[in-house]
Amino acid sequence: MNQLVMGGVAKLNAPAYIKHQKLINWVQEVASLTKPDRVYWCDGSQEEYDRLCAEMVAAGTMKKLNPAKRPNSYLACSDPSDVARVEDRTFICSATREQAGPTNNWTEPAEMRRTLHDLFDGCMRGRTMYVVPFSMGPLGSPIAHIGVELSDSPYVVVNMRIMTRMGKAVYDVLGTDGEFVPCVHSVGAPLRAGQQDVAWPCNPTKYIVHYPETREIWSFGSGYGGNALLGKKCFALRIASNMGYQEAQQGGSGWLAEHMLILGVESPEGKKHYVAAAFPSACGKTNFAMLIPPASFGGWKVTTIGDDIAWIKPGADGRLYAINPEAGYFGVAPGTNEKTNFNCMASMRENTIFTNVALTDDGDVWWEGLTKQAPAHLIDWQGKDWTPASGTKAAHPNARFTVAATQNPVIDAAWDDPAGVPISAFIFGGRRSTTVPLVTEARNWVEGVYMAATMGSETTAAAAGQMGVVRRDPFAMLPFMGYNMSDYFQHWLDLGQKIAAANPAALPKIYCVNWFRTDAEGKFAWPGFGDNMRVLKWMLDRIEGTAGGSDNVFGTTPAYTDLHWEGLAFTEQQFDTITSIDGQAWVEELKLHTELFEKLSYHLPEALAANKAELEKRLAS
Ligand code: SAT
Ligand code: MN
Repeated sequence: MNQLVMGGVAKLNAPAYIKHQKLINWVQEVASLTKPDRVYWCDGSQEEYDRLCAEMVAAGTMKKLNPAKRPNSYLACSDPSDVARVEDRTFICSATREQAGPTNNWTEPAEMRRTLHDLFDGCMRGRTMYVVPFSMGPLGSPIAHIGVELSDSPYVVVNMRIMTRMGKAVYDVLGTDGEFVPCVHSVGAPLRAGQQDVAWPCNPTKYIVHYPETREIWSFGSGYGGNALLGKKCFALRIASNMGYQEAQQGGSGWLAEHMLILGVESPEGKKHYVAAAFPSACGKTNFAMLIPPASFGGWKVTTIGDDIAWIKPGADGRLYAINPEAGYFGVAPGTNEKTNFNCMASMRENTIFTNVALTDDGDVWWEGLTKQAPAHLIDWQGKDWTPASGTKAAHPNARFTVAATQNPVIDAAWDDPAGVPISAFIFGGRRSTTVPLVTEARNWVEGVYMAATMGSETTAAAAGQMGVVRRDPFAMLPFMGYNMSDYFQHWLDLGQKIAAANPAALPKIYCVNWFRTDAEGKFAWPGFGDNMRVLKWMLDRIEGTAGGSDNVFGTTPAYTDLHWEGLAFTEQQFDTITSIDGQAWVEELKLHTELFEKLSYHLPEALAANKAELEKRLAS
């Protein structure tokens, strides 16, 4: 039994297999501050997962779904005030404000430490503090890194077990003095003696704090998604992007932590490429990563390495190699169905945790878009009776499923390869109802970095706040950037230069895409989903040097005849509506680029300003 009731500051009873004294001391320190009733050291076993789930069912945090319909699966419903990432409460507390840059919230680290010290003092009273060891990436991979999360939420523990390589094998990799990123998480809801707990404890005061210098994460007040599963956005993007940059600053080649899916695509002839694609949250990354090519693409195969995050390092041959640091998918449920993402639906037939979807009368789940017709009666995500006449959404728009990557029927054979996979192309895509055409290829690295840097997107339900307004979202990293955005642009430019200097052919191509243009009726003009294969094939043919394209002001674009249309009734005129370039709209768009560059003027790379000037000249002529 590796669990102990703490009377004030008690001994921790760390399991004998943990040989890392610094780690044990840190757990002791955090326990002394947060004052939990118990400390529990997670081993990552199935038995532990099942037991924690059963405890949460007993406590009312989760419901067990009907095992005949959805074996070994659960539904958790959060507090209505705790349903998405809180970007305005997310802080990068680097030594100076400039290091965090104008796109991040910043507070002087010592001041933030004082604030958090007061909040965390006694915040776990009456609760268990779980010690969660995890590896981001295959255990022991040279691209992987380790974290340990201390959390008072059992919901976090079971989600972390799916989303990361979590368990006691991590301590073998750590040994006596291995490096790990310390992550402290509390829902911020201490219990008085005898006080009845609620189903989803949280606190209206929220802080998601990163200290890049010491590589620490402290999260308070939320139990939801990226606010609480600290391996994901906090570590794998904000802290890791910083680590990759620092490595270059210290004379290394540097590496990248990106908000990108990674997929493999193989032609009928057996030629295989891997591409990494960045889209903002809730723009269909999971769908793209699991795409099923249309029937007319007989013999083509798409396989998944990852659906959300990529860690990318230069390999010995000069190419860029990517791993998926995660081990599971925390995907958006609404809109997912057998048509939009068959493989995803297959992934979640069992062993799945659903959050904030609706419950059917036969103990299964439902969400908007799952079936054309909604069931006659449901229990909605807030636990209320629901019928199609209710006029409300049965599932929250940011409702999620958590599922192990290994359940994906099209998981790539190399998904767990410690060496990673070589990247042939980067794709950047925003959600834009106007202006941005279906696909454009950058003519060179700088033009590609410019496209990524100036990307805009209409906001989605993944973050708290207003939906549907266009905001600049460079590299789809705006909410996930761990240091100064301009320094990040420079880091990309430098890395490209280093790769090209050694071997120009090793440099991935860069594409900008937009699946979301709408027609005169406001409907999506492009079918998307499996038909995105048509765009993907054009890119691969370009890489192989076999596809046509013509230069325009922004880059190279395909003509109607450059795409494969078999099996889809899509006219040249329709193609025009999603590829046409409205000069006036682009003049307006460029004003927004100017605005962005003014905001990012500190350290903004000269090469990007020059690229913009060229673009303006071409637009004017
Ligand atoms: O809640 S998360 O940040 O994990 C999901 C997302 O925004 O993509
Ligand atoms: Mn994401």
